[in-house]
Amino acid sequence: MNIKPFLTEAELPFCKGCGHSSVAQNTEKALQKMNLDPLDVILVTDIGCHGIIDKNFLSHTVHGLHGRAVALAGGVAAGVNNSDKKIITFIGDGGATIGMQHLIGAAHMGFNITVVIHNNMLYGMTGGQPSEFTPCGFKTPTLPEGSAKAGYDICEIIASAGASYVQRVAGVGDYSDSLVNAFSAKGFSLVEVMEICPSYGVKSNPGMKLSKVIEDSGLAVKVFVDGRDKEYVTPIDSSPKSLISDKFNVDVKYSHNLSKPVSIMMSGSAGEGVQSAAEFLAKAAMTAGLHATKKGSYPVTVGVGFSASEVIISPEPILYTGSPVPDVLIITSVDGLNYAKAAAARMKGGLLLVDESLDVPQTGAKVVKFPFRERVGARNSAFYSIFWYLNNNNPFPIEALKDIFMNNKISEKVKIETMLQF
Ligand SMILES: Cc1ncc(C[n+]2csc(CCOP(=O)(O)OP(=O)(O)O)c2C)c(N)n1
Ligand code: SF4
Repeated sequence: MNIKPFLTEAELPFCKGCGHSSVAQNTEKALQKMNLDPLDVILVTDIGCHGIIDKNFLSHTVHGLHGRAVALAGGVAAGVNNSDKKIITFIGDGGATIGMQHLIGAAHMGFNITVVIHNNMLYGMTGGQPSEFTPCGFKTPTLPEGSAKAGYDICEIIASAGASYVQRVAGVGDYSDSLVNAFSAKGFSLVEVMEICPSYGVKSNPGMKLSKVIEDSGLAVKVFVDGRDKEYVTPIDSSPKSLISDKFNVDVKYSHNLSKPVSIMMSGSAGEGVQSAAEFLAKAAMTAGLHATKKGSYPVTVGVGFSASEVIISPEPILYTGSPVPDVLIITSVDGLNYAKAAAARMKGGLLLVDESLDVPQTGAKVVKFPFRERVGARNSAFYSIFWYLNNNNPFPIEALKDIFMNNKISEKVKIETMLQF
């Protein structure tokens, strides 16, 4: 059996003795016992100390807003709609407090996810404020007199909401079998892992033992529900639509010249066609048999400021869509220059294509200046830059891009010949 690692070799990011480390290690062990592949696991983390583990996981990871990780994971589960994929949510007692309705709703719906609550009885990352899970009498740095009321018994709440599997464990030693049971359950499962935060919980309650807190709080360490098997199944449209556009059928007509992925970052101004040009580039690459991803970045004020896009084109499937250091950086405006300066500085090689009107930022890339704006105007400069890039670098035939351009209504306003003057 080929047991795969789920954690990188990097040191875990928590304070010494933090129970969050043991959750990560037990999770890895449980997934290995199930002989799963990291690419079949999607870990959705919440805000808080526990959430910074995602960079150590070799599975897919998504980092949510505080309290919203369960809602996010429910959406992932409904979209993936495949019970062979494990969707695991890590959340703190703080996040579970903030997102309580999401937890109850997800259990009620029976979303195919496992929620692992890291209950250290306080908000760890922000210095130890009490949560609704803080037990009666438990002190925190901001509540030195101790909580006057009992914390929620989340296991009771979630069991009554309709979960398939619910268990509370003390977060010490090996509890990977409990996680295996939860990960194997059909529908919604939850494991509440009881911990004490060494940095704030122990400091505020000197000498307090985890077992004593659990005992005093009256919280039962047990399996609350097992084997209900209520599973949300997403209704399937018999003719599922492409995520890109139902009007875009990828018809591979061209061949390509790439042996490895190339990441192309385009950085310009809102209203100057950057997002559309990047999309054209990605689509054209697909018609040349390449895999492609495209990400857009722009301020919430979508009509002003910078507009940037990262396109990856690759002969292999693209498993990670980030590209902090682009291979090719195309800058077509002052806004784009300001936004992309940091990326340019990170480049130790590759190509920086910059409009002639702009200063050249500090970079280790080969710099080429070209008068995109002057030749075709600001609005078309991004389109022109990708034609220029394909013409001069030939990752795949420029004809592929011409096809995409001609099939778009932009070709009614902008003559393709203007894009082909090099
Ligand atoms: C909606 C929202 N409220 C508050 C915060 C600030 N905040 C960041 S981390 C954190 C505490 C997290 O505590 P918990 O969820 O228990 O996780 P832990 O740090 O203990 O692992 C808070 C309050 C935030 N990021 N978002
Ligand atoms: S502050 Fe507490 S919860 Fe956060 S990493 Fe340190 S010990 Fe863990």
